[in-house]
Amino acid sequence: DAARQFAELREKLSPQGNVVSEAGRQRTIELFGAPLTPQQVVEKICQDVRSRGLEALLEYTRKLDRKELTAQTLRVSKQELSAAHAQADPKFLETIRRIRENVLEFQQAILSSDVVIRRVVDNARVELRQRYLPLKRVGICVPGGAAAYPSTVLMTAVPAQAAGVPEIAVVVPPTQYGAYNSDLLATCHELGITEVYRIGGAQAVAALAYGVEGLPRVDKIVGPGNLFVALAKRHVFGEVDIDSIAGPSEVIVLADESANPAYVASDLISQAEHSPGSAVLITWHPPLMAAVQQELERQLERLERGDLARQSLEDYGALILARGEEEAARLTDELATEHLHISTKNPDELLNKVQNAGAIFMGHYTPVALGDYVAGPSHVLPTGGTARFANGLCANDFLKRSSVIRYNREALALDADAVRMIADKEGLTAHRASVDIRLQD
Ligand code: HSO
Ligand code: ZN
Repeated sequence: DAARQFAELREKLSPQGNVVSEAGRQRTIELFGAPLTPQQVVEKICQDVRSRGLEALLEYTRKLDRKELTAQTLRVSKQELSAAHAQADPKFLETIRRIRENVLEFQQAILSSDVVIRRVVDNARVELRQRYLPLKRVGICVPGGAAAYPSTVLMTAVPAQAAGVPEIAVVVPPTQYGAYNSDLLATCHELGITEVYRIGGAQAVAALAYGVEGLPRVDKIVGPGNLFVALAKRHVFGEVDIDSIAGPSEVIVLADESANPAYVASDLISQAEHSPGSAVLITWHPPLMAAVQQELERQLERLERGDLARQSLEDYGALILARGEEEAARLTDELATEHLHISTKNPDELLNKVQNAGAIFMGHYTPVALGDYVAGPSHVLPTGGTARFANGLCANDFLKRSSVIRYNREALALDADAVRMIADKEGLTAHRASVDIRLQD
């Protein structure tokens, strides 16, 4: 029964952005004159953009985003980007530069570099290399429905730049929170991004994947988005790479008696205000739970997005009383949350007991908002329980690798029998011959 309750909680905590959520997949939408599942809608859009290109892209933008664009206005012009930058608050730009430094510092530090090993036996020499190179062209999805997200530009484009990606194309829906948001455009300009397109949803993902007139196809598509973006990314995967599929924000706060209820409540609300966002408190200290509940009420009343956050907390929130630290850690692992905030006296102790979480925030002075905005690791993180196997976005996701193998004749002679043995077993005589021919004389 506990297992069933837990499965229900899991489902409840996977709101509509999560493509594994049964509820999200079953819901039908009246579009193109018939009730279709989101999956069917996305397939139709992708096929259309693939076969009819720009024309279909503009058509869907008109139909779904209610925006009349042309081949000329699809892309934000150089003048618009530099004008947004020129008009931006200098303090805002200074902050963007400061965050950029933080993100670059961390992402460059974790960047994989080539590995070489050598096997030397007398004159036999084998050299094996793993070579990393940046992807040439990536597409970044920036959401623009519920709020403006210049931070998402930083948390996706800067890791790509740290990896050395030369071409970055940003797609952002044609809304006030999106492609018409001057802070967002100023951020792009500050980062040296010149390709910004006013498109969103499945049609934007399809355009990035297949390419349309004026928007060459990319090698990889990253970044968050709504259900349609998520399903479209999954649809095009294989022809183009994608990062993991990120749904709505989530946080679990693990708190003991040392936690300040006001701090804890503020952390829960800050992810809930994403709307939808899911927020869960797990504690083994009953008085804290009561105090957090009171604090939630107090803070929700005063916040600008309090009503949105309240709705998210009702739909996707939970306050869980665990029997102790061990059980709390187990529940946390099962939920495999995007953000985990360990608000305890000794956060390292719990850190060692939890394996599944996209980003982990340690102690009373590390609110999740630090990770969302300034610390350095990307805020594009696995959601919907996928932290069981998926990772947050980082510079290494913009690298590809090749293995580089080099033998001399003596080394070939040493490994020849192994090749012959396996080639004979597989019946692939040409494989054997390619070795024999080199060792004849
Ligand atoms: N918490 C969001 C990221 C974000 N927060 C953007 C504020 N802006 C997903 O991890
Ligand atoms: Zn956030």
